Amino acid sequence: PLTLKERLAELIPSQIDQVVKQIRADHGKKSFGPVLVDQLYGGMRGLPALIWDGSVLDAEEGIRFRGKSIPECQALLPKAPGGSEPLPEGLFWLLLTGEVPTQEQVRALSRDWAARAAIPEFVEEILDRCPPTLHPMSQFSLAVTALNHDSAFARAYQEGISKKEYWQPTFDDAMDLIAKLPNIAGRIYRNVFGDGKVPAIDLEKDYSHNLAALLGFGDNEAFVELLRLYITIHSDHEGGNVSAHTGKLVGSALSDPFLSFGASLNGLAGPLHGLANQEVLIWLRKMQSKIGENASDDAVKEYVWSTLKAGQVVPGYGHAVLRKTDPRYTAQREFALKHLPNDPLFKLVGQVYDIVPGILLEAGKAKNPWPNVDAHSGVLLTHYGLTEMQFYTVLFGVSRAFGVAAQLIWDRALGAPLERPKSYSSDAIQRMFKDK
Ligand code: AMX
Repeated sequence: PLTLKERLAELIPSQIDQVVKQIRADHGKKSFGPVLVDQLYGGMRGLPALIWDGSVLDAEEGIRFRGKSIPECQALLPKAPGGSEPLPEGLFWLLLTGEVPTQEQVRALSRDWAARAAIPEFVEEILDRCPPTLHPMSQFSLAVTALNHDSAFARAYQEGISKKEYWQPTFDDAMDLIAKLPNIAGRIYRNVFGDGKVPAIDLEKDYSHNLAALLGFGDNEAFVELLRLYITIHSDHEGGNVSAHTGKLVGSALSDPFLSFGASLNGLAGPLHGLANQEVLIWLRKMQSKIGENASDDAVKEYVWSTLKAGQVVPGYGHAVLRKTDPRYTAQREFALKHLPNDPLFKLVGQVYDIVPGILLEAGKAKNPWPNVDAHSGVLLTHYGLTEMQFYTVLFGVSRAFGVAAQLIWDRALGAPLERPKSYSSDAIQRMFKDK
């Protein structure tokens, strides 16, 4: 069977000639509609601005990866022997090619990533020197940025590689990037929360198993299954979110995949984006300490209102694009119903789900009162003993590499140009519309 790189090499020419050139010839001068001044001040919400092939987000239905919903991916993508969650290896193949790989192709990808997993000694040293008080996301970003030392793309560019070949070293870097993340994440976790000793990668195991083992949970098959699901659903959420768009933007300057994804991670570390998963658990724990376990609905309601009245957001609720319950939330809820139905914190998450949307609607500001992905992930990790909330966004980052890396490869294959949208000052806008 073909390797992923061989299959891509087959797909790229037809994507350029039959798809992109055709779309531009047929529709290149067509408009999506007007751009409103409000959109410039409003975080560019709804502004069509990017090509992103791996996934598209529907406001009502949520994410589809290459046209496939999360339940469809769970049904179609290859599983580990004895497992029932999709292997992220298969999801990466799907993101890149639009095709569902065979079990054998997924096995080959697991082996390839395991073989590439080692990180340079100097990167280990950088991590070992970080004070444990430095947030795990800052450590993560430092290490990923430093991997640029061995970038195949940066080297090939210096040596004068032709534009047509850009995608090839980008692919090699993307594979290295994904492969090395478990060792980086494992080292950060063990340095900050453990004894600093990181076990070796098992060349025969799949990616999620190895990640779990590096974190110290390799013997817990349910946790490994959770990671397979977690990485799959957190991988990609179309192109406009902060981490995805940042990676694409930085990559458009022909910064290599390590520099590009390092930038993504800095965006993911913000509390309105990936850090929300940490914030949710902190918020739930604070609520428990204030109103006790098994609190009444009224006590929970009062706590939610007190959050809003203090001028804070309810973490894990709302979304810039989605307008319904996030299917990534639902997938995690189903996992919890199967594996940990009686967990007290899971019950609280369910109680919050029954209460918060009504309050956000009543408060009348949030356009979407429903939970997003981050409302549920922390409770699952905590259940299995991964209780260190400051680490949660690192796992989100490992997953997000899959989506960003896939698009970086396609951007270089399609010759995507430097991104450079137009900006205006308020003064310029006032002058522009003075008499209109
Ligand atoms: N709690 C309280 N207020 C909220 C809210 C929430 N969960 N979600 C939105 N609002 C408020 C906004 O702060 C804004 O208030 P303002 O007018 O005073 O500034 C108003 O409702 C309108 O906001 P919006 O158009 O509905 O949302 P947005 O597109 O500007 O922002 C998001 C989206 C996710 C940042 C916002 O819903 C939020 O802050 N949620 C909580 C943090 C969170 O869960 N983030 C994770 C998102 C998923 C992810 O990226 N991982």
